[in-house]
Amino acid sequence: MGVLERADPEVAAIIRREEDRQTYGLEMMASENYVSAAVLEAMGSVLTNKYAEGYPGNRYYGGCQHVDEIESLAIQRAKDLFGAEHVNVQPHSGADANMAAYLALMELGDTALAMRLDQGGHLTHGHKVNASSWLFRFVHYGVDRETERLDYDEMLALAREHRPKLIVVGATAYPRIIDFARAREIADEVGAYLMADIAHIAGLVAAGVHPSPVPYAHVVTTTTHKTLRGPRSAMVMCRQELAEKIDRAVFPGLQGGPHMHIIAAKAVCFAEAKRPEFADYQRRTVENARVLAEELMSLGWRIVSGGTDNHLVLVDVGQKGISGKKAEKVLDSVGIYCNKNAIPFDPRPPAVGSGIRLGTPGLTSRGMGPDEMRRIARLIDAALAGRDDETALERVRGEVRELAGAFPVPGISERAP
Ligand code: DSN
Repeated sequence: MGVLERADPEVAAIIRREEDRQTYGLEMMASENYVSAAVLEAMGSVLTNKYAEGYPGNRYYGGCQHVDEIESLAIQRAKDLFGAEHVNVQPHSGADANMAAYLALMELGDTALAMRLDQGGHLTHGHKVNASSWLFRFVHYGVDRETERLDYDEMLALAREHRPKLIVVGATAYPRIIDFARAREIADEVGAYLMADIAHIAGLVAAGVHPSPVPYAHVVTTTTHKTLRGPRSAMVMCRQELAEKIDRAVFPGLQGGPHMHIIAAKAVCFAEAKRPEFADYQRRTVENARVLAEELMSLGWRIVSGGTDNHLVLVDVGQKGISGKKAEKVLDSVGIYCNKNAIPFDPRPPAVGSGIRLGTPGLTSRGMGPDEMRRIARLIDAALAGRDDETALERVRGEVRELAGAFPVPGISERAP
């Protein structure tokens, strides 16, 4: 960062402090990860200078020959990676990708069926504070109270009752495999489109560690920065017959100029995700989550649904009389970063919550394995047990710093000094 340090030491210093936080803390946000130095470099490239409204070969601006090459390459790599018929790599974020899919598949006021936010869904899946619910009528399914697993019978019953135009599957806080084939059967029975939002599990899907929705869903949306380990952005995949509708919904429907530097970084990430070591990384991510859940359970913590099949673990801290909000704050104070989360049928309001959501993608990117997961489970346990004891917290803080500092952060560690 030599140039930035000289040009704007104030901004450079803040970035350095964030690098330190990422280096000496344990990043356990299930939706975060560390990109490679190559992805970072593409994001910081001169492609940010270029306007390119339109699509490759059909732009509203001149001088697009090279950004056309980049976007075409990103599209081809995404198609190869996921086996998709058509891909739009322009959505700036998961929220934009989802809104584009809704606009392409529904008329204003149409009904959609999606997972409840407080049981694992997402704001953009029709929560009342989000524009998706202002433009479309969303009805919500959830999980079974006993098993805390997706209730496909409820999904079917609601689909029969409300005859939605679209069924959305996908979650931000659901630790189990999603049965896309079953969801497609339900969609077919009521003549609905099926959309899968795989933002959280895209990397697992790309690696074959979670079943792919591509053979079943009419449209698949995803962010690119979570388990997929690409730049902060998104994309939409769809069947060829929906390609034009999706493309028109993204641009000019929803967005203006595409972010070509980010599209270049997506192309880099898709190539990285094709490598055998990426599949190995995803397997280790899931294994780490399993070990973390088991160790926490052995320490007496209740894990929602009794375990995990993917990269995240939802811990019911409420059962030990701690709110999710308090747990997040205590862990933050010792350098373990995660987020408070509602658990299914949560007695506490969403802004407080009874759970914390822990993820292993970032730690696994740093090379941590089962031994570290067991150690981290014990550190989490010690921090929460000693939440009102500054000496105990200081001890955990020191151990977190030492453990984290021993594992280089991709993207930071490779950078030239
Ligand atoms: N904010 C993301 C997450 O943490 O899951 C979803 O958009």
